[in-house]
Amino acid sequence: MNTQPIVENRIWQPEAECLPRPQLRALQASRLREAVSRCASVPFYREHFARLGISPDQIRSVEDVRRLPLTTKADLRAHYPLGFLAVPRDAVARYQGTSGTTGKPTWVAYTRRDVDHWSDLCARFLVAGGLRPEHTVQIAFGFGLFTGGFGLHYGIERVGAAIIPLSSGNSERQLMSMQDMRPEILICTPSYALKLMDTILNGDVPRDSLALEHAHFGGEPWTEDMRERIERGLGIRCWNNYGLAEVQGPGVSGECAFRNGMHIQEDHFLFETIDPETLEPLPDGEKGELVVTALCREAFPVIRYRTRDIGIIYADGDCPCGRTTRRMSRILGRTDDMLIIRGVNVFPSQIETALMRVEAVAPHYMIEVSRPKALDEVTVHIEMQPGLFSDSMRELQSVRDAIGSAIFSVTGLHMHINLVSPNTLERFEGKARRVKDTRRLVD
Ligand code: DLL
Repeated sequence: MNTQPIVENRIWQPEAECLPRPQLRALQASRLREAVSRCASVPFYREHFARLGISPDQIRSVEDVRRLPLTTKADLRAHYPLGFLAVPRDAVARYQGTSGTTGKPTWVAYTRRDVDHWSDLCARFLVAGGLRPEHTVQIAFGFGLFTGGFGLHYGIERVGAAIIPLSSGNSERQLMSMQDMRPEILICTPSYALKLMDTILNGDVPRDSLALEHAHFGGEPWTEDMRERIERGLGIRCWNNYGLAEVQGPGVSGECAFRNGMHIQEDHFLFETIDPETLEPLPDGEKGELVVTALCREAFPVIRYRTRDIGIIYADGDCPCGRTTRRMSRILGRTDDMLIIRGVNVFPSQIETALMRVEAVAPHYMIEVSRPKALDEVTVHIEMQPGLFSDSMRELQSVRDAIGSAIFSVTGLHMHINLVSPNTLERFEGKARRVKDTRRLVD
């Protein structure tokens, strides 16, 4: 475990974040009981509770959560648009959403108090990751139904720092603002930071014309090796924060100054890990699907929501930062992003980890999966670092070999490697889409 904090170790709400664990568990149990009570006004839960014979007074400990039903994305869809709303419409202060494959969003709702909590929970991870009232912060997340823009905005506002709400896209304007307004902090997806980094590294916007010190990334998976690349490329600290619209949006967990996992805001969210196949609970320390119960949400109180995100809740105890909350790993993949290649399970993040270990490649890649004949084939398209792209067949072959063996050592699979010139693959402004799987079309 790191013993030195990366920035000064400050805590936004020590009374909540550093609560002794027995008190925290007791608080979670009483909030769970309240959440079950609130859910009684949602027909989906009322029916399940009746079937299972559950009433709020039977919830006495955190472990009782296992008696409650799981909630899935399909359940939310089946009750589109607002079947999970637990308050009258006139008590709703905000609707947000998450874009769906069906073209219709999943709508989520907040009361005034929910928005108030959301602001503090975002302030918590921002302060843990270096935000101070004297800072200026540029938000390059969309302000719209996506929870990223507003959630971060509220957190920064609560801390008292200055906000540049630039929203997503328009890289020229982002960079102009970064030069002229000199924000010390940037908020976006890691893949958007990569896009901005292109322009900075090629010298069009010199690094020393920027005041940037930190970036807070969330909204999509990224790897430790990618962090290393961006930190080195931009000379900044990059912080990871996690959340999902169905349980709030950003502010569910985030890193502290010791960066040894993301502290879960356990006074608001009860986390479990389950085996996604058998649905059996897993002990801390084991990799599985994260399941989240929102303990305080009034308008949209989901219980045991199956996130489809794969991660680990760490079993090791105290963090030197003083917070008593359990920490979670990065998201290692999503159950619905997992590729099954010739019977082997592979997450795109494993391929990213392998790629980022080869110095000659740039952090831009695309994974193409096809089944031209009977067998699955994977081609990884990857850009070379500008300046390292070579005309020499021998050099190219040695880079290709290095990538192939890095991928093999992480995944146990052989993949085709297609090296492409710098600046040829797609760049992303929001969440990246780096996998193209054409097998389903062929089937
Ligand atoms: O992406 C909320 C958010 C916005 C979090 C901005 C952090 C910063 P959704 O659009 O509902 O909400 O997407 C949620 O994004 O289930 C994960 O699969 C993924 N995700 C979010 N944060 C991370 C992260 C927002 N730090 C889905 N690492 C989640 C990996 C993440 N995946």
